[in-house]
Amino acid sequence: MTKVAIIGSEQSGRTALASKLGKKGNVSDVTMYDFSKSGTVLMIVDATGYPKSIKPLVTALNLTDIVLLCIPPTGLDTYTGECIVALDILGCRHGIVVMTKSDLAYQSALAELKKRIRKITAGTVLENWDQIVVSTTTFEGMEELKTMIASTGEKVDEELARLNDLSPRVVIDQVFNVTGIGCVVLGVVKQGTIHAKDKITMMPVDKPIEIRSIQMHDVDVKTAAAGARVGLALKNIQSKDVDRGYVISNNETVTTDFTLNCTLSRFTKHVFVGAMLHLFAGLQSAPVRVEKIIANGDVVDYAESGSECVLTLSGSKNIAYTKSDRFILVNLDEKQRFVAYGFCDQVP
Ligand SMILES: Nc1nc2c(ncn2[C@@H]2O[C@H](COP(=O)(O)OP(=O)(O)OP(=O)(O)O)[C@@H](O)[C@H]2O)c(=O)[nH]1
Ligand SMILES: [Mg+2]
Repeated sequence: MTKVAIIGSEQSGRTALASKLGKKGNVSDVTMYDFSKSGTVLMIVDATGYPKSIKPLVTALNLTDIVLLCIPPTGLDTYTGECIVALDILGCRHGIVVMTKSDLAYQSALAELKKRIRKITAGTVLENWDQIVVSTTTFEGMEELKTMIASTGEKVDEELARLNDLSPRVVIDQVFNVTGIGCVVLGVVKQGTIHAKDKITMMPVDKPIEIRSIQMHDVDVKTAAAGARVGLALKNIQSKDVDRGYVISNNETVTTDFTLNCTLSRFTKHVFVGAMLHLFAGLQSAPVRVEKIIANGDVVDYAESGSECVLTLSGSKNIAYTKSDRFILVNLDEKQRFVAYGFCDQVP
Protein backbone atom coordinates (compact mmCIF):
# COMPACT_ATOMS: atom_id res chain seq x y z
CA MET A 1 0.00 0.00 0.00
CA THR A 2 1.25 3.44 -0.89
CA LYS A 3 0.43 6.32 1.43
CA VAL A 4 0.46 9.78 -0.08
CA ALA A 5 0.11 13.22 1.53
CA ILE A 6 -1.21 16.12 -0.50
CA ILE A 7 -0.04 19.47 0.81
CA GLY A 8 0.38 23.03 -0.39
CA SER A 9 -1.00 26.51 0.14
CA GLU A 10 -4.65 27.58 -0.01
CA GLN A 11 -6.41 27.04 -3.33
CA SER A 12 -3.43 25.17 -4.71
CA GLY A 13 -5.66 22.41 -6.11
CA ARG A 14 -5.05 19.90 -3.30
CA THR A 15 -8.62 18.67 -2.86
CA ALA A 16 -9.29 18.47 -6.60
CA LEU A 17 -6.15 16.35 -6.99
CA ALA A 18 -7.01 14.10 -4.03
CA SER A 19 -10.51 13.48 -5.38
CA LYS A 20 -9.06 12.41 -8.74
CA LEU A 21 -6.69 9.94 -7.08
CA GLY A 22 -9.13 8.21 -4.75
CA LYS A 23 -12.57 7.93 -3.22
CA LYS A 24 -13.38 10.22 -0.32
CA GLY A 25 -13.40 8.53 3.07
CA ASN A 26 -12.94 9.76 6.60
CA VAL A 27 -13.01 13.52 7.24
CA SER A 28 -11.47 15.37 10.18
CA ASP A 29 -8.83 18.11 9.93
CA VAL A 30 -7.35 15.79 7.32
CA THR A 31 -9.42 14.05 4.65
CA MET A 32 -8.67 10.50 3.59
CA TYR A 33 -9.14 9.23 0.04
CA ASP A 34 -8.76 5.58 -0.87
CA PHE A 35 -8.01 3.83 -4.12
CA SER A 36 -7.85 0.09 -4.67
CA LYS A 37 -7.72 -1.59 -8.06
CA SER A 38 -5.83 -4.55 -9.54
CA GLY A 39 -3.22 -4.77 -6.81
CA THR A 40 -2.66 -1.02 -6.46
CA VAL A 41 -3.75 0.31 -3.08
CA LEU A 42 -3.43 3.98 -2.27
CA MET A 43 -4.25 5.99 0.81
CA ILE A 44 -4.27 9.70 0.09
CA VAL A 45 -4.32 12.26 2.90
CA ASP A 46 -5.43 15.80 2.06
CA ALA A 47 -4.20 18.13 4.81
CA THR A 48 -7.54 19.97 4.62
CA GLY A 49 -7.13 22.09 7.74
CA TYR A 50 -3.78 23.54 6.64
CA PRO A 51 -2.71 26.41 6.48
CA LYS A 52 -5.13 27.57 9.18
CA SER A 53 -3.62 25.02 11.52
CA ILE A 54 -0.33 23.18 11.16
CA LYS A 55 -1.53 20.04 12.95
CA PRO A 56 -3.16 18.59 9.81
CA LEU A 57 0.07 19.16 7.90
CA VAL A 58 2.13 17.34 10.51
CA THR A 59 -0.51 14.60 10.72
CA ALA A 60 -0.62 14.06 6.95
CA LEU A 61 3.18 13.93 6.71
CA ASN A 62 3.44 11.47 9.60
CA LEU A 63 0.86 9.05 8.23
CA THR A 64 2.36 8.86 4.74
CA ASP A 65 5.57 8.06 2.87
CA ILE A 66 5.23 10.13 -0.29
CA VAL A 67 4.40 13.84 -0.51
CA LEU A 68 2.74 15.72 -3.33
CA LEU A 69 3.50 19.42 -2.90
CA CYS A 70 0.92 21.33 -4.95
CA ILE A 71 1.96 24.64 -6.50
CA PRO A 72 -0.62 26.50 -8.63
CA PRO A 73 0.22 28.74 -11.62
CA THR A 74 0.01 31.79 -9.33
CA GLY A 75 3.29 30.53 -7.89
CA LEU A 76 4.87 30.19 -4.50
CA ASP A 77 3.51 32.06 -1.52
CA THR A 78 4.24 32.21 2.22
CA TYR A 79 2.51 28.88 2.86
CA THR A 80 4.32 27.11 0.03
CA GLY A 81 7.48 28.35 1.71
CA GLU A 82 6.28 27.06 5.05
CA CYS A 83 5.48 23.66 3.49
CA ILE A 84 9.03 23.48 2.11
CA VAL A 85 10.48 24.29 5.54
CA ALA A 86 8.16 21.69 7.12
CA LEU A 87 9.26 18.99 4.66
CA ASP A 88 12.87 19.81 5.35
CA ILE A 89 12.43 19.82 9.13
CA LEU A 90 10.44 16.59 9.09
CA GLY A 91 13.02 15.05 6.77
CA CYS A 92 10.46 13.89 4.17
CA ARG A 93 12.62 12.30 1.51
CA HIS A 94 10.10 11.03 -1.01
CA GLY A 95 7.98 13.47 -2.91
CA ILE A 96 6.91 15.09 -6.12
CA VAL A 97 6.38 18.78 -6.84
CA VAL A 98 3.00 18.93 -8.58
CA MET A 99 2.37 22.06 -10.61
CA THR A 100 -1.41 22.14 -10.61
CA LYS A 101 -4.09 23.75 -12.79
CA SER A 102 -1.86 23.63 -15.87
CA ASP A 103 -4.86 24.45 -18.08
CA LEU A 104 -4.78 27.94 -16.56
CA ALA A 105 -1.07 28.53 -17.26
CA TYR A 106 1.07 29.43 -20.25
CA GLN A 107 3.89 27.03 -21.12
CA SER A 108 6.48 29.79 -20.78
CA ALA A 109 5.17 30.74 -17.34
CA LEU A 110 5.34 27.09 -16.24
CA ALA A 111 8.93 26.82 -17.44
CA GLU A 112 9.80 29.90 -15.39
CA LEU A 113 8.00 28.53 -12.36
CA LYS A 114 9.86 25.21 -12.67
CA LYS A 115 13.19 27.04 -12.61
CA ARG A 116 12.11 29.16 -9.66
CA ILE A 117 11.10 26.05 -7.68
CA ARG A 118 14.48 24.39 -8.41
CA LYS A 119 16.25 27.49 -7.13
CA ILE A 120 14.18 27.81 -3.97
CA THR A 121 14.39 24.12 -3.06
CA ALA A 122 18.15 23.85 -3.60
CA GLY A 123 19.79 22.51 -0.45
CA THR A 124 16.50 21.17 0.95
CA VAL A 125 15.07 17.63 0.95
CA LEU A 126 13.10 18.65 -2.14
CA GLU A 127 16.24 19.32 -4.15
CA ASN A 128 15.97 16.18 -6.28
CA TRP A 129 12.21 15.73 -6.30
CA ASP A 130 10.64 15.30 -9.71
CA GLN A 131 8.39 18.04 -10.99
CA ILE A 132 5.21 17.34 -12.88
CA VAL A 133 2.63 19.55 -14.54
CA VAL A 134 -0.99 18.43 -14.08
CA SER A 135 -4.54 19.55 -14.58
CA THR A 136 -7.53 17.87 -12.99
CA THR A 137 -9.70 19.57 -15.65
CA THR A 138 -7.93 18.40 -18.82
CA PHE A 139 -6.23 15.45 -17.06
CA GLU A 140 -2.85 16.54 -18.41
CA GLY A 141 -0.12 14.71 -16.51
CA MET A 142 -2.51 12.64 -14.37
CA GLU A 143 -1.51 9.22 -15.72
CA GLU A 144 2.15 10.17 -15.55
CA LEU A 145 1.68 11.31 -11.95
CA LYS A 146 0.10 7.95 -11.04
CA THR A 147 3.07 6.15 -12.62
CA MET A 148 5.48 8.34 -10.63
CA ILE A 149 3.59 7.59 -7.40
CA ALA A 150 3.73 3.86 -8.17
CA SER A 151 7.47 3.83 -8.84
CA THR A 152 8.22 5.92 -5.73
CA GLY A 153 5.94 3.53 -3.84
CA GLU A 154 8.15 0.60 -4.82
CA LYS A 155 11.21 2.33 -3.37
CA VAL A 156 9.29 3.10 -0.18
CA ASP A 157 8.13 -0.53 0.11
CA GLU A 158 11.73 -1.74 -0.02
CA GLU A 159 12.64 0.68 2.77
CA LEU A 160 9.64 -0.32 4.88
CA ALA A 161 10.38 -4.04 4.46
CA ARG A 162 13.64 -3.43 6.34
CA LEU A 163 11.62 -2.24 9.36
CA ASN A 164 9.54 -5.43 9.68
CA ASP A 165 11.77 -7.10 12.23
CA LEU A 166 11.91 -4.16 14.63
CA SER A 167 9.74 -4.01 17.73
CA PRO A 168 6.19 -3.11 16.59
CA ARG A 169 4.89 0.45 16.80
CA VAL A 170 1.47 1.58 15.63
CA VAL A 171 0.69 5.30 15.56
CA ILE A 172 -3.01 6.02 16.06
CA ASP A 173 -4.80 8.78 14.20
CA GLN A 174 -8.45 7.94 14.86
CA VAL A 175 -10.40 6.33 17.66
CA PHE A 176 -14.04 5.34 17.94
CA ASN A 177 -16.39 3.07 19.77
CA VAL A 178 -18.18 0.40 17.77
CA THR A 179 -21.26 -1.10 19.40
CA GLY A 180 -20.67 -4.75 20.17
CA ILE A 181 -16.95 -4.52 19.44
CA GLY A 182 -15.71 -1.73 21.66
CA CYS A 183 -12.62 0.38 21.08
CA VAL A 184 -11.53 0.55 17.45
CA VAL A 185 -8.51 2.57 16.36
CA LEU A 186 -7.16 3.48 12.94
CA GLY A 187 -3.46 3.92 12.50
CA VAL A 188 -0.29 3.13 10.66
CA VAL A 189 2.24 0.43 11.55
CA LYS A 190 5.41 2.55 11.61
CA GLN A 191 7.72 -0.40 12.21
CA GLY A 192 7.64 -4.08 13.10
CA THR A 193 4.82 -6.54 12.50
CA ILE A 194 1.65 -6.88 14.56
CA HIS A 195 -0.51 -9.98 14.94
CA ALA A 196 -4.07 -10.53 16.07
CA LYS A 197 -4.05 -11.54 19.78
CA ASP A 198 -0.75 -9.69 20.42
CA LYS A 199 -0.49 -8.44 23.99
CA ILE A 200 1.03 -4.98 23.84
CA THR A 201 0.88 -1.56 25.52
CA MET A 202 -1.00 1.67 24.84
CA MET A 203 1.38 4.59 25.32
CA PRO A 204 1.87 7.16 26.80
CA VAL A 205 -0.89 5.96 29.19
CA ASP A 206 1.00 2.70 29.77
CA LYS A 207 -2.09 0.48 29.62
CA PRO A 208 -1.68 -3.20 28.74
CA ILE A 209 -4.01 -4.08 25.86
CA GLU A 210 -4.65 -6.90 23.44
CA ILE A 211 -5.15 -6.59 19.71
CA ARG A 212 -8.46 -8.39 19.28
CA SER A 213 -8.47 -8.25 15.48
CA ILE A 214 -6.81 -6.46 12.56
CA GLN A 215 -8.42 -5.11 9.41
CA MET A 216 -6.79 -3.74 6.29
CA HIS A 217 -9.13 -2.04 3.77
CA ASP A 218 -12.10 -3.57 5.60
CA VAL A 219 -10.76 -7.12 5.29
CA ASP A 220 -9.79 -9.17 8.35
CA VAL A 221 -6.11 -10.12 8.40
CA LYS A 222 -3.96 -12.00 10.91
CA THR A 223 -0.84 -9.83 10.67
CA ALA A 224 0.17 -6.39 9.44
CA ALA A 225 3.70 -5.27 8.62
CA ALA A 226 5.53 -1.94 8.58
CA GLY A 227 3.76 0.60 6.42
CA ALA A 228 0.30 -0.95 6.74
CA ARG A 229 -2.77 1.22 7.28
CA VAL A 230 -4.76 -0.72 9.85
CA GLY A 231 -7.98 -0.75 11.81
CA LEU A 232 -7.57 -2.50 15.16
CA ALA A 233 -10.21 -3.71 17.58
CA LEU A 234 -8.66 -3.47 21.05
CA LYS A 235 -9.32 -5.32 24.27
CA ASN A 236 -8.84 -3.95 27.82
CA ILE A 237 -9.23 -0.29 26.86
CA GLN A 238 -12.13 2.06 26.13
CA SER A 239 -12.22 4.53 23.24
CA LYS A 240 -12.49 7.46 25.65
CA ASP A 241 -9.06 6.52 27.03
CA VAL A 242 -7.31 6.76 23.66
CA ASP A 243 -6.28 9.92 21.80
CA ARG A 244 -4.87 10.73 18.41
CA GLY A 245 -1.11 10.33 18.51
CA TYR A 246 -1.08 7.51 21.05
CA VAL A 247 1.33 4.73 20.20
CA ILE A 248 0.81 0.98 20.53
CA SER A 249 4.25 -0.32 21.45
CA ASN A 250 6.23 -2.09 24.15
CA ASN A 251 9.31 0.09 23.93
CA GLU A 252 8.46 3.72 24.60
CA THR A 253 9.94 6.28 26.92
CA VAL A 254 7.42 8.70 28.43
CA THR A 255 8.29 12.17 29.72
CA THR A 256 6.99 15.73 29.86
CA ASP A 257 10.43 17.38 29.72
CA PHE A 258 13.07 16.97 27.02
CA THR A 259 16.66 17.73 26.27
CA LEU A 260 17.02 17.78 22.50
CA ASN A 261 19.96 18.15 20.21
CA CYS A 262 18.32 20.63 17.83
CA THR A 263 18.93 22.08 14.41
CA LEU A 264 17.13 25.39 13.87
CA SER A 265 15.70 26.20 10.47
CA ARG A 266 17.39 28.97 8.53
CA PHE A 267 13.90 30.35 8.03
CA THR A 268 12.93 30.91 11.63
CA LYS A 269 13.65 33.66 14.12
CA HIS A 270 16.04 33.01 16.99
CA VAL A 271 14.87 30.91 19.92
CA PHE A 272 15.30 32.44 23.37
CA VAL A 273 15.14 31.18 26.93
CA GLY A 274 11.57 31.52 28.17
CA ALA A 275 10.01 31.11 24.72
CA MET A 276 6.82 29.07 24.52
CA LEU A 277 6.94 26.59 21.65
CA HIS A 278 4.90 23.61 20.51
CA LEU A 279 6.56 20.22 20.36
CA PHE A 280 5.47 17.46 17.98
CA ALA A 281 6.52 13.82 18.30
CA GLY A 282 4.72 11.92 15.58
CA LEU A 283 1.06 12.88 15.93
CA GLN A 284 1.45 13.88 19.57
CA SER A 285 1.90 17.51 20.46
CA ALA A 286 2.43 19.53 23.61
CA PRO A 287 3.24 23.11 24.58
CA VAL A 288 6.74 23.43 25.99
CA ARG A 289 8.87 26.21 27.49
CA VAL A 290 12.50 26.71 26.58
CA GLU A 291 14.33 26.45 29.90
CA LYS A 292 17.97 26.38 28.82
CA ILE A 293 20.01 26.69 25.65
CA ILE A 294 23.54 25.37 25.12
CA ALA A 295 25.37 26.39 21.95
CA ASN A 296 28.96 25.32 21.28
CA GLY A 297 29.23 24.11 24.86
CA ASP A 298 28.19 27.42 26.41
CA VAL A 299 24.96 28.31 28.16
CA VAL A 300 23.42 31.12 26.10
CA ASP A 301 20.28 33.28 26.14
CA TYR A 302 19.25 32.56 22.58
CA ALA A 303 20.05 30.37 19.59
CA GLU A 304 20.42 31.82 16.11
CA SER A 305 18.39 30.61 13.15
CA GLY A 306 20.24 27.95 11.19
CA SER A 307 22.34 26.98 14.20
CA GLU A 308 22.67 23.80 16.23
CA CYS A 309 22.08 23.79 19.96
CA VAL A 310 20.91 21.72 22.89
CA LEU A 311 17.49 22.82 24.12
CA THR A 312 16.08 21.91 27.52
CA LEU A 313 12.30 22.03 27.31
CA SER A 314 9.68 21.66 30.00
CA GLY A 315 6.07 20.70 29.44
CA SER A 316 3.16 19.23 31.31
CA LYS A 317 1.88 16.58 28.90
CA ASN A 318 3.24 13.05 28.68
CA ILE A 319 4.74 12.19 25.31
CA ALA A 320 5.72 8.67 24.23
CA TYR A 321 8.83 8.33 22.10
CA THR A 322 11.79 6.14 21.21
CA LYS A 323 15.42 7.10 20.71
CA SER A 324 15.26 7.47 16.96
CA ASP A 325 12.22 9.78 16.98
CA ARG A 326 12.55 13.15 15.33
CA PHE A 327 10.98 15.90 17.42
CA ILE A 328 9.63 19.00 15.73
CA LEU A 329 9.40 22.44 17.33
CA VAL A 330 7.01 25.07 16.08
CA ASN A 331 6.08 28.60 17.06
CA LEU A 332 2.37 29.11 16.47
CA ASP A 333 2.71 32.92 16.67
CA GLU A 334 5.13 33.29 13.76
CA LYS A 335 4.27 33.61 10.08
CA GLN A 336 6.57 30.72 9.17
CA ARG A 337 5.78 28.40 12.05
CA PHE A 338 8.37 25.61 11.81
CA VAL A 339 11.33 26.29 14.08
CA ALA A 340 13.56 23.24 14.51
CA TYR A 341 13.96 19.50 14.66
CA GLY A 342 15.81 17.58 17.30
CA PHE A 343 16.67 14.17 18.68
CA CYS A 344 16.97 12.90 22.21
CA ASP A 345 19.61 10.27 21.54
CA GLN A 346 22.36 12.52 20.25
CA VAL A 347 22.59 14.62 23.35
CA PRO A 348 26.18 14.52 24.65
N1 LIG B 1 -9.02 25.11 -14.19
C1 LIG B 1 -8.67 24.34 -13.18
N2 LIG B 1 -9.16 24.60 -11.95
C2 LIG B 1 -8.78 23.81 -10.93
C3 LIG B 1 -7.91 22.70 -11.10
N3 LIG B 1 -7.73 22.13 -9.91
C4 LIG B 1 -8.46 22.83 -9.02
N4 LIG B 1 -9.09 23.85 -9.64
C5 LIG B 1 -9.97 24.86 -9.03
O1 LIG B 1 -9.20 25.64 -8.13
C6 LIG B 1 -9.92 25.92 -6.94
C7 LIG B 1 -9.16 25.37 -5.75
O2 LIG B 1 -9.05 23.96 -5.88
P1 LIG B 1 -9.06 23.00 -4.63
O3 LIG B 1 -8.79 21.64 -5.15
O4 LIG B 1 -10.24 23.22 -3.81
O5 LIG B 1 -7.76 23.56 -3.91
P2 LIG B 1 -7.36 23.40 -2.37
O6 LIG B 1 -5.90 23.57 -2.30
O7 LIG B 1 -7.94 22.14 -1.85
O8 LIG B 1 -8.10 24.66 -1.78
P3 LIG B 1 -8.47 24.96 -0.24
O9 LIG B 1 -8.56 23.64 0.48
O10 LIG B 1 -9.77 25.69 -0.32
O11 LIG B 1 -7.36 25.83 0.26
C8 LIG B 1 -11.28 25.28 -7.14
O12 LIG B 1 -12.16 26.28 -7.59
C9 LIG B 1 -11.05 24.23 -8.18
O13 LIG B 1 -12.20 23.97 -8.94
C10 LIG B 1 -7.42 22.45 -12.43
O14 LIG B 1 -6.64 21.51 -12.68
N5 LIG B 1 -7.82 23.29 -13.40
MG1 LIG C 1 -8.94 21.75 -0.06
